[in-house]
Amino acid sequence: MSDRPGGESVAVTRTGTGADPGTDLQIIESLARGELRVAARLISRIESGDPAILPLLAALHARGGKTPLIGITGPPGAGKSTLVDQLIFRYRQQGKRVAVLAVDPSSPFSGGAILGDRIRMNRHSADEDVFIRSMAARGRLGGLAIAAGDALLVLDAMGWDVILIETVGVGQSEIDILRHAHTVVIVQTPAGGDAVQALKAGVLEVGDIFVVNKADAAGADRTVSQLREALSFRSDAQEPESWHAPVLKTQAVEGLGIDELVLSIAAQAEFWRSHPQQRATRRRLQTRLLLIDQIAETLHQRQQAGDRQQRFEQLLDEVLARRCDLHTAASRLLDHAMK
Ligand SMILES: Nc1nc2c(ncn2[C@@H]2O[C@H](COP(=O)(O)OP(=O)(O)O)[C@@H](O)[C@H]2O)c(=O)[nH]1
Ligand SMILES: [Mg+2]
Repeated sequence: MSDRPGGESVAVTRTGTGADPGTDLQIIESLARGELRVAARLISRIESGDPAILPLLAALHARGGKTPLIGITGPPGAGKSTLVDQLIFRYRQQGKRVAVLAVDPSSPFSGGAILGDRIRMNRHSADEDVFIRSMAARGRLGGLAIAAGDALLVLDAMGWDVILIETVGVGQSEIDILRHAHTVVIVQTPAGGDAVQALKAGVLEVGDIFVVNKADAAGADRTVSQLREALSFRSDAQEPESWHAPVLKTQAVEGLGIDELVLSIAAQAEFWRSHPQQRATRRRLQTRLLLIDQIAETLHQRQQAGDRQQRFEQLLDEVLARRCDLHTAASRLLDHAMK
């Protein structure tokens, strides 16, 4: 899905970016040829926040927006990685080439969860039509969703048939990362109590498909009906021309219910194709939120530079001493950062 106006092109630098050999154009060509090592190196540079990569990202953005992005989120241990593994398997059966970006906002290090993911998706490691990459917070807490978006630009340039984004449902960052997805799959497990109360605010509104995994556990049907009831109160539930999020049951380990999930994902993509206006509205809302995030991130990065950090601390002192209020301080800071 691209909101890019037709015919507009972004200049590609001929200077190359940083330590990478070749021009940006050569890098883009090697991505288009599917060179995994080039992609892996670029994503590492994105993770470390290398500013030299920005012109390349601009060029990728101008060309991007073609690959379906499917976001999968839910609490730790809900079975997201197991589901992703099953989805990879089905898509490979359909002859599709699949990339997976596993983003873990909960962990500042590439910790146990991601290691577990690697093991679970291991059976695809010899398949060169599958690419699995994980990203962890590593000190970029606020910027992880942005870094993930940049990594998705790299993957988008590689001509995968589908990109799956797995993200741990912890805190706000999960919803942020979902802003990149065309289809949002929310994974839950049979809840002991109120399944809907267990959902974080906003999650009910952003989900396109709900999955109750571990349907072998007690209470699965009750969780399904609680979710269905809650969805019937969603703001768009009564609109005849809107997508009505289904609630599915799966047993990821056994591969049960996966066909239905694959069909639902396809049906949702078909809905976007047949409802371009709704798609445009959704894309616009998502992109609006992404831009707002990016403004905060860019400002934050600028603040890190040299005397700006000091200026920030000085203003903070002023606010603490009540010589300056928050509105004025923010305005002064922004005016300064624009220069
Ligand atoms: N009983 C049962 N266990 C499952 C099912 N799906 C996944 N699991 C197990 O739940 C654990 C967490 O799965 P994982 O895919 O790593 O969850 P994630 O943290 O959401 O990615 C693993 O031990 C899986 O084998 C299921 O349908 N039923
Ligand atoms: Mg996982």
